Amino acid sequence: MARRKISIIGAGNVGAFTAARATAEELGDIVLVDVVEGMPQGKALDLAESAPMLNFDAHIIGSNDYEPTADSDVVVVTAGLPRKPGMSRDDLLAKNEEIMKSVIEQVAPRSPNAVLVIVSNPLDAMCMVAKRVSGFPKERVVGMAGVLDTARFRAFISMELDVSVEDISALVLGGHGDNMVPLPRYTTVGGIPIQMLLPPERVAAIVDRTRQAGGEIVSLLKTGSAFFSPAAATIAMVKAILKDKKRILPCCAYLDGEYGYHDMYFGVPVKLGTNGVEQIIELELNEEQRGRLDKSAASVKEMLSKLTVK
Ligand code: TXD
Repeated sequence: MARRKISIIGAGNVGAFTAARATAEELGDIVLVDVVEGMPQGKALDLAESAPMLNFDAHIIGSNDYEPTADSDVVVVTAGLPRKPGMSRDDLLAKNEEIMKSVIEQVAPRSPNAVLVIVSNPLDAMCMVAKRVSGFPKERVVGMAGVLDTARFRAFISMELDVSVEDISALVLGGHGDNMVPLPRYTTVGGIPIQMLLPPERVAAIVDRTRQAGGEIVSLLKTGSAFFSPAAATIAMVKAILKDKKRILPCCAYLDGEYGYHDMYFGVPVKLGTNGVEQIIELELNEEQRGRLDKSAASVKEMLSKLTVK
């Protein structure tokens, strides 16, 4: 069977690490695209030169145009600008909307059957732009946020209890912002509910830290945001799609009535396989969880109302 093709648009921190993980796991051939001249080419060549030590085989192309992306199986979009001093969230939204629109206009006609995995922030809004501009079915435009937020939740529980991350299963729902909704009720350690292992105040502290985990890294790095764990989260999704693993992962998916929400992207548990989002799993929520989710949905809706791509 021919190798699968993964294009990564935006060869910055997350894009480059995603490429490195994809090759290390031999998921397929890689095309790296960025607007900065020479940068994607340089990173592609550097990555190709790591192959003899890591023993992977893949064609890796770096490019400033989209021709080499044709017929990709998966396209990961990390292109975007970070927030600069003096820039409001709305300014950032407008700028990244413009970038996402131009990227998708180039990507979609060349890879009409691809699954688009969106990473750029503000995530929930960028997924909507990608769906509207591509015209792809909702199943084939999905965003990465919940896998990362859940991983952070799991990492903190593992640090607290000094147990293997492997045995921790958790769930975080909602938009990719400070209003995200970690669900301790659906969080277990080796099958044991977290509430049986930790007192409520420790669980609450871990939930809080999870909500602010992105900001915690930004304030340490000062010049950028997290990239190791976002790249790992992106790879978990790309692998589930390319290998048709049908994993149950929290992803940013288009809701068409599920959870009572319409025409919006939101973090929910989905079944991820070859066809993208193959199923959205609806959970029973108690009143408190529902209230939190509604609050998160309201902030996503507000952002969506500011998009110019309708
Ligand atoms: O959970 C999540 N979804 C996230 C999202 C976790 C981590 C990072 N998250 C967001 O992903 C972050 O807020 C950014 O919006 C993206 C990418 O983060 P990264 O850390 O990789 O940012 P970089 O290093 O600045 O890389 C962005 C690249 C950079 O090389 C630019 O030159 C490029 O995007 N860029 C473009 N590429 C192609 N086409 C266009 N138009 C373009 N504009 C900028």
